[in-house]
Amino acid sequence: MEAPNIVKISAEVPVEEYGKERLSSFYETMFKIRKFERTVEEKFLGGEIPGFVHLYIGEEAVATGVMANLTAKDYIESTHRGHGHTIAKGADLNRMMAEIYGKKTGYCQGKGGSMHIADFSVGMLGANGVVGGGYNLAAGAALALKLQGKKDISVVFFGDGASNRGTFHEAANMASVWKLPLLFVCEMNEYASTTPYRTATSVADIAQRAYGYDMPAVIVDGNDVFSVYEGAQRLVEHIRGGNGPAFLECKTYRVKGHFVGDPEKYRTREEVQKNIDERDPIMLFEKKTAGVFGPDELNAIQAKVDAMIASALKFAQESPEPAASELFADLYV
Ligand SMILES: Cc1ncc(C[n+]2csc(CCOP(=O)(O)OP(=O)(O)O)c2C)c(N)n1
Ligand SMILES: [Mg+2]
Repeated sequence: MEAPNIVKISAEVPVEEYGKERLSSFYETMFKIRKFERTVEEKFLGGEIPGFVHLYIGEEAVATGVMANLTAKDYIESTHRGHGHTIAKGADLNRMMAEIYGKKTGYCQGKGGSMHIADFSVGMLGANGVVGGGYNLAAGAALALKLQGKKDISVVFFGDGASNRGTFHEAANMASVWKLPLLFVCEMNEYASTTPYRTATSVADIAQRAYGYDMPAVIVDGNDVFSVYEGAQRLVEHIRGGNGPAFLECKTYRVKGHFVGDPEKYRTREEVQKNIDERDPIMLFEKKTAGVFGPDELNAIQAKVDAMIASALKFAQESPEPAASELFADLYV
């Protein structure tokens, strides 16, 4: 069933018209996320990182394309798979890596880890270990913006699994009734932990749900940064115009395990490899921009990012652990 509120779009603007500066920033952000995540994966497997980490590899185009439409004054609410959103929103790589390492120099003095990173100074209100926990926080932030008469908006990222939480419906209804400046960004990556999408979700497109709350919805290929950018741009314009919430569904794929160490018994290696070979967002970007960049130019961006990540890693590794005496510091009770 096609709901009348939905449009499916692919990027229409020729890549040359984006300008080299914007194209370079797309590439730098996607590559920064990729390199950060690869480093976290390697160090986690090497036993240097405690706790749990969920990687965003393969989904970089979503965070990059959405965030390119936002300023530091716009808010985002993230998920358990939040490193990509946090990096694209402009958080500090050193403090992120240190937090993941459980070090005192991290965003939560090392007491929160991967799923609790926030940086209010760039509008990043927080990752969230509670699936579907972000909607109502983002709606609250959107209400605050509206009451303050600001033009800034609030964005909530969530997965296909999280779209089945009741919290989605509560936030969507309230946002629609009160015309809140809230963008719902669904990262449809085919799985919720071990659960394939269609075994737990009734609709072919999650964007169909937006119809029930009178929201316009756009569906894009979430692995094509240009389609994500243009889809988000339409909806952000709608929201900044005071017209209430909107819904962006990004069709993507989680190429890594649900968490680092996931045995991945619920899908075949062939399926994963096919997605890597045919749909990798960085590869798609390189293909589309082949006429714009010489190979040396992209290599230079990669080298710059490699140096940033190496220095964030060194910062984290060399930072002190929090002292045991600080265990109860910063608690409300
Ligand atoms: C309320 C709640 N229920 C269950 C979990 C366990 N859990 C963590 S991630 C996850 C799957 C989330 O899937 P999805 O929303 O599609 O996001 P993805 O991991 O694919 O990015 C589950 C069930 C949780 N953290 N919180
Ligand atoms: Mg999912």
